[in-house]
Amino acid sequence: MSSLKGPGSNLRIAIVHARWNTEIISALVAGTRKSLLASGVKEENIIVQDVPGSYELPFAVQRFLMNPPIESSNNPTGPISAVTDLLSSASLTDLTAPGPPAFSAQASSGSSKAPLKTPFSAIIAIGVLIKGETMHFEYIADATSHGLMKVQLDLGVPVVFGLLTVLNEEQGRARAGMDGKHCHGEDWGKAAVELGVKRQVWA
Ligand code: DLZ
Repeated sequence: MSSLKGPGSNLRIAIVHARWNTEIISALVAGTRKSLLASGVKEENIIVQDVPGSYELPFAVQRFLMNPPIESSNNPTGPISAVTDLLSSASLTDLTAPGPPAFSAQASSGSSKAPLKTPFSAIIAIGVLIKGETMHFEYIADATSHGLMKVQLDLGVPVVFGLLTVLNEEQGRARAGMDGKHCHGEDWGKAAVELGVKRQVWA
């Protein structure tokens, strides 16, 4: 657990990641967590969930924000006391400690809908798409990018774009910092904290 104080100390950040290209994904998630902790986000306020592939990321992010797997969504001041274990996955952090207050996210486009209450300051979607010999890559990359942008604008919660679209595994490994290079996950963690803080001001 990090004891660092930093701009992220009152934020709760979700990471939703695909399972395809697992080794690269693991390095990216580790880099993301490292930078969140370095920015002061508390270990217990980093919630991680996995989905099969990148194509599932927009839906998972949308569900996570609209129907958070923690009880505080309707009780901004109360303690976090329960976790709904999606798919019996062990990757959800046990949220027993009191967390930051839930944020009020206003739906976009001047909608008269009630603001969405979400306990997340920002969410990071991580996937690795490696180009193959068919058009699959292009379709998934296009749909996922547009889906993630739509979710963040519709719900008013920052969605950090952690989707690597690479030509081969080697490029993916390099961008995940696996060959001693810079891990892009670290940038995503920083972006989530910056946007999470700015969103409190822009709310
Ligand atoms: C089908 C597919 C292919 C070919 N490649 C990848 C990939 O490189 N990275 C990734 O995250 N997911 C891939 N998928 C799976 C799709 O994202 C999705 O999970 C399935 O089409 C089921 O909807």
